Amino acid sequence: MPTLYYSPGACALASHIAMEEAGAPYDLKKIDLRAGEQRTPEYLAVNPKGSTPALATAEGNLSENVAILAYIARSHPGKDLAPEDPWGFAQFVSFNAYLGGSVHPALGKVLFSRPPLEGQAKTDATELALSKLDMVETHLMKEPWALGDWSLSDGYLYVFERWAFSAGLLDKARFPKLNAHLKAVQARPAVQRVLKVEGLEPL
Ligand SMILES: N[C@@H](CCC(=O)N[C@@H](CS)C(=O)NCC(=O)O)C(=O)O
Repeated sequence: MPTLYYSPGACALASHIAMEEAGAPYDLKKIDLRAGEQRTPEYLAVNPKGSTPALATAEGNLSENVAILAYIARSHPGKDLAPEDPWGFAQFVSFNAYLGGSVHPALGKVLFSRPPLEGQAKTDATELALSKLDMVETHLMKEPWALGDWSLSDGYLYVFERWAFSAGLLDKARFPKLNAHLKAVQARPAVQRVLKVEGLEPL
């Protein structure tokens, strides 16, 4: 059975939602980032990057949400977790790569910089993060789901909608699609189960 290593509310939430949506059994191991558990020798043996998520499988240990989502989708054909045709699957990877490569670092810098950003540095970082969300809202996002039909991209996008919403950055007038999407994702039973396990409230 695969084991997902996660940290509550962190980007591993995307992989957690993916495992729950796939509906196959899995184990969960919580890594407390604040306590530094990502840097213990035991965890570094699973993921030498010292970050979550990681998925331990019979084939080996996998890191990076983009790869984990692709692996989960391809491991559960017929579950509608991602498009199965080559072009559709490439769109899925493309959307996820933008989240992982552009939205995550930009938003993460605003929210999690230590020491916290201040003054002009904070303003600049916030503008950059908002411009990444603008790209999703205006150009990348289809409706009602990120790719049109539901896919694991939706759980991944939900992570950053949660972060932006919690920081007061998800203005309803500027991001109507992202606001509606956040509510739609957290109405899904699998997502509600994951939020409960991670101790998170729906927003
Ligand atoms: N690109 C990686 C990023 C993983 C990542 O940075 N995870 C953060 C939590 S959102 C983490 O574990 N950080 C470790 C730390 O704070 O020391 C992915 O998408 O899986």
